[in-house]
Amino acid sequence: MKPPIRIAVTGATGQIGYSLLYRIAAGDMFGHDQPIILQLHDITEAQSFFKGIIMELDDCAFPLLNQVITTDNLEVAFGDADFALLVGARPRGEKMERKDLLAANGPIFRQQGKTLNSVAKRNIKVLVVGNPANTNAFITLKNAPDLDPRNFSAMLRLDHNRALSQVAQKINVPVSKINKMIVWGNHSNTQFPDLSHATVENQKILELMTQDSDWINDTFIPTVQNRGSAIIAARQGKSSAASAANAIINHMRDWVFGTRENDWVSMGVLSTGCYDIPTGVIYSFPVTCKNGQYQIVEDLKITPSDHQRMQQSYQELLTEQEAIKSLFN
Ligand code: NAX
Repeated sequence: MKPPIRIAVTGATGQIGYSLLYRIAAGDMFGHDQPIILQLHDITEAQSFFKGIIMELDDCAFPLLNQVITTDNLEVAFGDADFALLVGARPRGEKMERKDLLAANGPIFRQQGKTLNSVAKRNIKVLVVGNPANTNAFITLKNAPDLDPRNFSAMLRLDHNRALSQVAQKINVPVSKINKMIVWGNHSNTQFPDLSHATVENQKILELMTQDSDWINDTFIPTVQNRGSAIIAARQGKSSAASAANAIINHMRDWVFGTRENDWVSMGVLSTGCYDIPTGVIYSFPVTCKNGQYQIVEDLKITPSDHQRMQQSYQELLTEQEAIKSLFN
């Protein structure tokens, strides 16, 4: 048996946590031969919710689950962690604007970055899910200067999966047959779900959809951009949880074990200057992963109108960063 790995999860008593922990413990994220230790964090006020979660983890009798630690202390949660899933965040209250959410969450991620920097394994991989995910990931990374910035990412995989499903249903093929989808930019409604490079069995999807440009612009793109709100309305106030947990599993699995042959996925990663997105933001790009490393897919042809959409999301990220720049040091 392999030695156990330590997986830290923040906001672990929240609704995504309830869909996520059991799947990690079952082996869905790191394989059915990988023992794990869960290091679960939540705020002090939420500690009592751990009781039932632990009882249910016990009752699943997961063979891979070596130990579960619950804590409100970040040093305990991140101590020697191999992976950190930063899910916990202040929820967006009524009448709260995005900038208010940033102001509320910025200090949380600043503290988490500093603690990761001091106690986590030097090669830890960090996924930020809590919103606004891209900017929170940037704050975390900036506050962990001793860790490799390439080991920080933000979750755009739910948006990527949403885009895959919308197209698969439209052209009536299984999702597994669609490759090379992209969601560019910020995890917000400025994101750009881009079908122009996607293929189905090696044929460009756009060639199959020459009559469907209205559907792409008027249905596909806004449906993916606004899916989070549509889910909240359909679930009568509750946001995506099972699909978010599934996307976390997909994101980490691909990052660690590699993407499919002839395919890529969307990940929020530190920009490098490619595609006219200057370095210094966490932006979603198409990436391939191999041996635990991601590589941005470069040199794709971008039309002027697509370039404009990509810049719009970049500008939004700059505005977000401007609002919280004091948290970067
Ligand atoms: P919940 O409100 O159910 O849970 C949030 C958890 O975070 C709670 O347990 C709360 O106690 C904890 N928390 C609050 N302040 C904290 C702090 N200072 N440190 C650590 N934990 C803290 O939200 P849930 O539905 O689980 O969503 C979690 C986050 O994921 C939210 O920010 C949400 O907006 C974000 N999402 C991001 C997605 C993405 O694609 N990037 C999609 C799903 C989700 O909406």
